[in-house]
Amino acid sequence: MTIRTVETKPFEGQKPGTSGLRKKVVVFQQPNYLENFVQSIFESLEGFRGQTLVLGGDGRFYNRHAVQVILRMAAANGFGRVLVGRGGILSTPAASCVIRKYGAFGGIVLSASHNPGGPQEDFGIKYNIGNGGPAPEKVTEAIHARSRAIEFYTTLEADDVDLDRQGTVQVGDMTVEVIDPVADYAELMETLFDFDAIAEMFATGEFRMCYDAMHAVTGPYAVEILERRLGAPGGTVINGVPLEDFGGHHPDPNLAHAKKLVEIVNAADGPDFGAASDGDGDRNMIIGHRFYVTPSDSLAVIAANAALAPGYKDGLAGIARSMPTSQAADRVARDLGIPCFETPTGWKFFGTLLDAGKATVCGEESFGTGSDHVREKDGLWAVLMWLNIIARRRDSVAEIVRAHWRRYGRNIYSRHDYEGLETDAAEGLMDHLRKATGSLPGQRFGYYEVEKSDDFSYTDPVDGSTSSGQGVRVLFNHGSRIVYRLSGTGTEGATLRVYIERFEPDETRHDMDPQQALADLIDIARELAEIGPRTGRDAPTVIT
Ligand code: G16
Repeated sequence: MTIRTVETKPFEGQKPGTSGLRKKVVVFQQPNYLENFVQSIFESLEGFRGQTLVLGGDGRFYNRHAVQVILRMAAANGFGRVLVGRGGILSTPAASCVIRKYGAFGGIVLSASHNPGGPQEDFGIKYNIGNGGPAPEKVTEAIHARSRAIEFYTTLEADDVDLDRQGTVQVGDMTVEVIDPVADYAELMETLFDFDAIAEMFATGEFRMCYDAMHAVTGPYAVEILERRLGAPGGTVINGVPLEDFGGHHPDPNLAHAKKLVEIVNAADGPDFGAASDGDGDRNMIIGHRFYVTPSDSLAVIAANAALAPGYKDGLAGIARSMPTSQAADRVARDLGIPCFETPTGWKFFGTLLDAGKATVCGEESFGTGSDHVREKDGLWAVLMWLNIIARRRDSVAEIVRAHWRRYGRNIYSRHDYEGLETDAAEGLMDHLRKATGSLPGQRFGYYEVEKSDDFSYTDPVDGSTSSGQGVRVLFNHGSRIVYRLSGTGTEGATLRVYIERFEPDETRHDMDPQQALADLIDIARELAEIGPRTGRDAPTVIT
C-alpha cells in the first residue's frame, strides 16, 4: 500500500476548546479540514512509532467517515496498532478505560459531547494522552500551533476497514483491532461497585429505575450493565439505540433536554430513581422521584458515601471540583480531613491530581462526576455509584440528599445560561466584569457584601503550570458567590454562564426553590454584569 503526501493549507480556528475541537459537521466536511487537524495532532506527539492508538466516538453523524480517515492516517504516520470500537463506537469514559488497560500511547475520541448531531449539527475530535485523559493545554496549544503552519499531511491508499466485524486486520504495516466497545468498561465497573447488592435491590421488584440514554452512545453500555449484568427489568433503559442525530434532540442530560425522563420519574407511580447520560457518555443527571439532584450536590453526596462502594472502601485521598462547581464538596472534604482542590473548568485539569494520587473523586457542575478509575468524567460510573449508595443505605434519593443537607448545610445553587449571544457583546461583558473586579471588594448589595473578586487563575500543584483568565468570581460574605464565564464548548456565537450560590445552614429552609432562595443574588448578578443592556436578554435561555 502506498503512503501519499498531500499538500494542504492551514485553516483558521483549529483551536481546541474546553474539550477538543468542536465545529459544525459542514466545517469538518471541507476538504482536508479533518486531515489537517489529525496531522497536527500526530506532529505534536513524540515517540508513537509502532505504538498503540485507541480510536472511537459517540456514533454521531460523520463518526464512521472520520474513523476511516484517521485509520489511514495513523498507518501512514507510523502507529503500530489501533484499537477501534466496533461500529466506530467508544464512549468517552470507555475510551479512557481502554487506553489505560492496554497501555496505549494515546487515543482519539470523536464527539461533540452533549451538542446535537446530524449533517447540519456538530462534530468534534480530541486527543487523549497515555493516562487516558484529555491532552493538557501544552499539547492542545502545540496542536493548534501546528495547524496554523501545516503544509502536508500523509495518508495511506487503503480500503475502508469493516468496522462492524470484531477482529484483526492489517492496514499497511499497522494492525487494526476492532474490539467490543462495552466489555472492558463493564468489567471495570464490576470491580468498583457492589453489583450483588444492586442486583438484589432490583430483584426485589420494589426498586425501579429509568435510565435515559438519549439515543446516544451509552445505550449499549447501559443495557449490558443495568439490564444484563444487574438484572434490571427490560425497558429500564429508554432511548437505548444510538442514532447518528440522537433522534433530533440535544443529548444533554439536564432538566431542559431530558424532559421525557423527568416526566416519567415524576409521574404519580414513577420509578424511584432516574438518570441520563449525554452524547458521549461522560455526563450524568441524577433524579429521584420528584427530586432533582444538582451535579454539585451529587459530587458531595458521592464523596461522603463513596466508602460504601468496594472500589472506594479505603476512603478518598482528596476531592477535586471545578471552580464554578458549588462548595458543597469542600464541606465534605473538611469533614473527612482530606484536601479539596479547586481547578478551572475542564476535566483535563483533574488529570495531574488523579495521577499523583492527590484526588480520588472529582466533579463539575456541568453534570460531570468521576474518579481515579479512568481519566474522564464518567456518566454510568456516577449512576452505578448512586445505585450502590441507595442499595446499601436503603433510602430514597430525596432522603439521602436531605440527610446530607442536614449534616453539612445546603449550598443552594443554580446556573443561568444565556445562549447564542453575539460574541462581541459577550466578550465586552466579560471585559467589563474583569475591569470591575478591582473596585468590587467592600461594596454592599443589601445583605451581601463583596469580600473578594478576581479573574480565576490556577497553578497546578503537581506540575506547576498556570492557567489564567478562567472566569470572574465575585465572592460575598457567608460563602455566597457569583461566577461568570463564557462556555468553551459551543460552536455558534457565545454562551454566558452565570453560576449563583448561597450557603443555607438552616434546615427549615432547605426545601426552598433555588430560584427563590437565590432571587437577590440573581438580580445582583444581572446588575453587576449589565446583562440586559449588553446582551438584550431579559432572561436566561436555560436554568439548571
Ligand atoms: C466539557 C469538559 C468539561 C467541562 C465542560 C464545560 O464537557 O469536558 O470538563 O466542565 O466542557 O463546558 P463549557 O465550557 O461549555 O461550560 P463535555 O461534556 O462537553 O466534554
